[in-house]
Formats: sequence, structure tokens, C-alpha cells
Amino acid sequence: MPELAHLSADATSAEICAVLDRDGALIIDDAMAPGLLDRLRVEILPYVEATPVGMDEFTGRHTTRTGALAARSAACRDLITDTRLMGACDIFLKPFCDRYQLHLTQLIRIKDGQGRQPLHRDRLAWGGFLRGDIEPQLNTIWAVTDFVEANGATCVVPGSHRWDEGREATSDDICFAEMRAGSVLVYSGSVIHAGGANRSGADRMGLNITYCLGWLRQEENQYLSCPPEIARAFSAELQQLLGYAMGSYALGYFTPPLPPGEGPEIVPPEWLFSGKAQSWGEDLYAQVSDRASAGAL
Ligand SMILES: O=C(O)CCC(=O)C(=O)O
Repeated sequence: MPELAHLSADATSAEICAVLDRDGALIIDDAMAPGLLDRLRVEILPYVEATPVGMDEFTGRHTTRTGALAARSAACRDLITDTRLMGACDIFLKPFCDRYQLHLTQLIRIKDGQGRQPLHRDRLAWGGFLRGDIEPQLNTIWAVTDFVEANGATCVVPGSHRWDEGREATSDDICFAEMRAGSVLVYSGSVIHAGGANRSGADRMGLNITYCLGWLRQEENQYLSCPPEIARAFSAELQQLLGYAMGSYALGYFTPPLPPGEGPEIVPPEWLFSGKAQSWGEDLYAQVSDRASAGAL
């Protein structure tokens, strides 16, 4: 059986990317800062407990998926901007974009009785339209419980990010991302993988945080999962990752739909939070929402 490489928590972004490039996936052991796992559990578990199971084979009829975690959890926000992973995104994604962005946040709880998810590559979220030599995504699953084969540790096919499209994985190609809680699986959007089968009698929980090229559509719509009223309190780095920034010279501007002459026309989204739009009033976005709610637009 193939094995995943394990790096230590002090691995550099360059070391992470060297293995990611070679194998398509790796584990960083004990990557969470002390105390972070406890904070994460306290902040997220009430939402997880209230989340219904999936409705098909892919999302999992014994699996729950809880989102909006940038908005809901400060500990998750710390993980999103982990410096090792930001550095890895710089190396891995920047050759294909001016800016990368948060793609999704999702706590995946695989409950006892769930069978293995169909094997897949995450880049299929965009259909088959992306050229094979474009690497669109860098993904992580932070272990919130221990991951072992019996509880549904992610199944990964190392090296499959380089396979021809038609090649299918056999059971000999698959390994299990076994890791202690607090560790993180890092994998490319091009590597074949799946959530594992859980027959352990207890939940397996992993926090999926993924990043993609800034010119692609995000899987979780961050403008709705984390609207400006919430994002305004975040660091500029996180706001930009959520998508409140130009994706390149012309991508992502907005025009506040105010009455003639009352607002600017071409506004970079980061102006919402930087005070640069204040010549049109204290809070451009609030002006639009207040007037829209009052039926005045
Ligand atoms: O939960 C996991 O281990 C992997 C889940 C996954 O690959 C997916 O839902 O696309």
C-alpha cells in the first residue's frame, strides 16, 4: 500500500510544496497551535450537532457538512490564514493567478455506518473545462478527531494528480490519511481521494478549508456565507481571501445601486472596509442595504 509523507509542524512552505508537487498530498503532524483544537470544537460543535445528514451518495447519507465557518468561528479564521499554508498557496497557486481566494470552509462529520465516498478529484467542481496543466486548488482537511482507517480517514491516491484522465485507482493505489487530531492533510485539487468508510461507532470530524485561483467561482459563496456586515471586523488579509478584493485588474469590482450622482461607479470591494469609499458617506454598503430595505432604490 502506498503511504503519505508526514512533515513536522515546523515544515516550511517550500518543503510542503515540494511534497505536494511530487505526491499530490501529505500530512503535517500536530500542525495546530496549542489550545486551538479546543477553541475550534467549542465554537463549531453546536452547529455540527444541528446539521442534517446529506441527501445523496456523494455528500453522504451518514455525513454532515457544516459551512459558513469563516463567519462562525474565530479558531477557523486562524486556520484559514495559517502562515505555512498561505506560503504554500503563494508557491502552488500564484503561478496561475494574480490572487488566490478561499474556496470553502466545511466541517465534514462522517458518522458510523457511512460507506466510502466515490473517489474523485476536487477540481471537477468546475466541470472538465480547466486545462490539465493549470493547478486550480490547494486543499486542507484539519483533523478535529483522530483520523484512522476504521473511522473514515480520507482515502488518498498518491501520485494520481499526474495520471491520465481515464486511469482508475484500484484498492492497491489507495492509502489512508491517518493522523492525530490537530494534524492536517494537505492535497492538491488534482489528486484522487474520497472520504473513508466509518465503522468505528464514533464520529470522524475534519475541517475542510480549501483555496482556489482568484478567477474561478468559489464553491462556497463567501459573499453570502460571510457578508460584509460580518467580514468588516476581520483582518484585511482574511477579507481579501474571502473575495473582498479585486481578483485581477478588472475582476470583482462593484457598483452600489444608488440614485443618480449619489455614489461611485467602479468600486474595488476592498474599499468597503478601508475607508476609501467614505467620500460617498460613512458606509457605502450600509447606505445601499438601508435604502433597499426602505424600498428607496
Ligand atoms: O471528508 C473527507 O475525508 C473527504 C471529503 C471529500 O473529499 C469531499 O467531500 O469532497
